[in-house]
Amino acid sequence: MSTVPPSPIVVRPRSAALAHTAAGDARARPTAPAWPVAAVQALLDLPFPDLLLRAQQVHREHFDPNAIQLSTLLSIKTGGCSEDCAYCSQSSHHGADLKASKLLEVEEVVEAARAAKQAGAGRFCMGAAWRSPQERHFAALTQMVREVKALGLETCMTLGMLEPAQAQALKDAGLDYYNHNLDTDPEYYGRIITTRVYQDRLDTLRNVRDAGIKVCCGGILGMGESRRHRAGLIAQLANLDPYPESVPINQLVPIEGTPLANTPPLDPIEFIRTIAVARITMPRAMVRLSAGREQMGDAAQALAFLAGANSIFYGDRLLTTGNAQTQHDRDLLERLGMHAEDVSPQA
Ligand code: SAM
Ligand code: DTB
Ligand code: SF4
Repeated sequence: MSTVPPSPIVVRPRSAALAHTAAGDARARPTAPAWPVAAVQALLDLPFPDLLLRAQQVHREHFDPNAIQLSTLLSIKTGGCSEDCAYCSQSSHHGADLKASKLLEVEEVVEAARAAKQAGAGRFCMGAAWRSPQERHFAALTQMVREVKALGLETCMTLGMLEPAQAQALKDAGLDYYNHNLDTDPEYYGRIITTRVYQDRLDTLRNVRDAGIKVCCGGILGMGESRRHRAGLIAQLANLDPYPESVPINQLVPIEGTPLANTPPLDPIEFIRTIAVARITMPRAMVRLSAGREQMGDAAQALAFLAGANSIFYGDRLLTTGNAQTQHDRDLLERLGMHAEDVSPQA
C-alpha cells in the first residue's frame, strides 16, 4: 500500500447514529443522515489534489482503478413525452427537433443488444420517453429483459415512474437495475420539472428497491445550479438507505428547442469534483460518467476516472444525442493503460 497523508476530513460511516453507538452514546438518534449537506459541501470545497487523493483511496478500496464498465444505451421509445423536464429533447412541452417513435419491437431491441455485446459492452440500458409505462407495454418489456439478459448482458431499464406491481414484474423477468434519477437538489428541482414532484421520484425508487431490483440513480450537472445544489443532490443520493448501487452523473447536453438550450457550460473542474464526492460518499457504487462526454475532452474524462468514475456509455448514440465514438473510447482506454471490465451476468 502506498503511504498517504492523513485526510483532512474524517470519512463518515453510513449512519451518524452508528458512530454514536460505537462511542457508547446512549442518546444516539437513528434519524441523523449519514451525509448532511454541509459535510458534502465541505468535501466539494476541498483543495482539488486533496479531494482527488481521497476519492482515489476510496475507489481503490473497492474497485480495480484501471477498469471501466462499458454500458450501451438504447432508446426503445422516443419522444412525445408528457413531462416537462427542462433539459429533455423528448418532452412534448418543448420544441426540440425530434422524430417520435412507438415502442420498438422486441427483436429490434435484442438485435441492438447483440451488436452492443459484440462491440464489447457488458451492460445494456433501455430507455423510454414515458411519464410511466402502461400495462399494455409489459409483455414486450419483460420479454426484452429476458432476451437481453440471456445474451449475458447486465440489464437496466429507465421507463419513468413505477408502481410496486410493475417493479415486481420487471424483477420477475430478471431486470438487474432500474434507472430513475433525482436529477438535482430538491430546492432546485422546481426550476427544472413541474409535472411531477421530488417525492414521486423517491416513491419510485422505494418501489424498485422493495422489488429487489438494484437502484441506478443520479443526476445532471450544469443546469445552472450552484455548488450548494450539487452538494444537496449528492447528499440526497448518499442518504438513500441503502445508497444506490449505480450513480449516473450526467453533464447537461444542451439541446436546441429546450428551455436549457443556452445554459452556460459547467466548469469541468467542478464536474470532476462532483464525481469525486460521489465516489467518496457512495464507496461501493458504480459511478457512471454518463451524458456529456462528447463535449468533455479526453483530459477531463481521464480526470473523471481518477476521481472514481468507473463506467461510461459506450456506443455512437445516447438516447437522442450523439456520444463519443466507440473507436475513440477504445483508444482512450488504451492510451490510459486502462481496460474494459468483463462483467459477468448477475445471478
Ligand atoms: N423518461 C424516463 C425518466 O425521465 O425517468 C427515462 C428516460 S430519461 C431521458 C433518463 C435521464 O436522462 C433523465 O432523468 C436525465 O437525468 C437524463 N437526461 C435526459 N436528457 C438529458 C440531457 N439533455 N442532458 C443530460 N442528461 C439528460
Ligand atoms: C442517465 O442518467 N443518463 C442516460 C440514461 N440515464 C438513460 C440518458 C442520457 C440522455 C442524454 C440526452 C439524450 O441523448 O437525449
Ligand atoms: Fe420525459 Fe424522461 Fe424526458 Fe422527462 S426526462 S421529458 S420524463 S423522457
